[in-house]
Amino acid sequence: MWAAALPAKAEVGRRCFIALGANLGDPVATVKAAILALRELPQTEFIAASSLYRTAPVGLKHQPDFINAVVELIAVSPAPTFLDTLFAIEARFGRQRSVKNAPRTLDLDLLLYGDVLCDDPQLTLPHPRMHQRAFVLAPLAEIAPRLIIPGHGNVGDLLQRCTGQEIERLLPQAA
Ligand code: PH2
Ligand code: MG
Ligand code: MG
Repeated sequence: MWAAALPAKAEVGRRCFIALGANLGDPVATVKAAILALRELPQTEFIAASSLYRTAPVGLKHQPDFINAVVELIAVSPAPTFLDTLFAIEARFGRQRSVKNAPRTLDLDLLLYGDVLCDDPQLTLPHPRMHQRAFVLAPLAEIAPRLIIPGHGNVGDLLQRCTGQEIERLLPQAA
């Protein structure tokens, strides 16, 4: 009798962090709209969104500045399924995959998916370069200052080590 009250399959919510980046079209409008799209995803619980940041391109030459942000949510779908959901949102916002690292209307990178570690060519968790990038760490530190990136340490400490990366937090009225 009591067993009927139990869910058929226990679904474990994972605390996820997603980096948003855009440097083509109207990046401020796109990143704001993409945050709304993430907020409205079914079967997820939206936790927080950072401010928007204007950032100089890292590792790319002759590209416009980026608008970056980070979102935290709880997801229940498996990581590959959740990644497909992110790709679908990118496509909805006009993302075209021409050459690697071309300017993009919207890039959604899964930074962390709970404490899952993964070294698959399709999906590496934690994101392999997140600990070196101020454009990820600054928005992340804003919404999860005590977060530890497995294998690398505390977000705030890592941000302190990112020197020489130009980044500016946009005031709400500018964003
Ligand atoms: N994304 C990259 C490479 N370099 N630089 C900035 N400032 N912001 C980005 O989102 C970004 C980048 C690859 O996805
Ligand atoms: Mg990226
Ligand atoms: Mg990407």
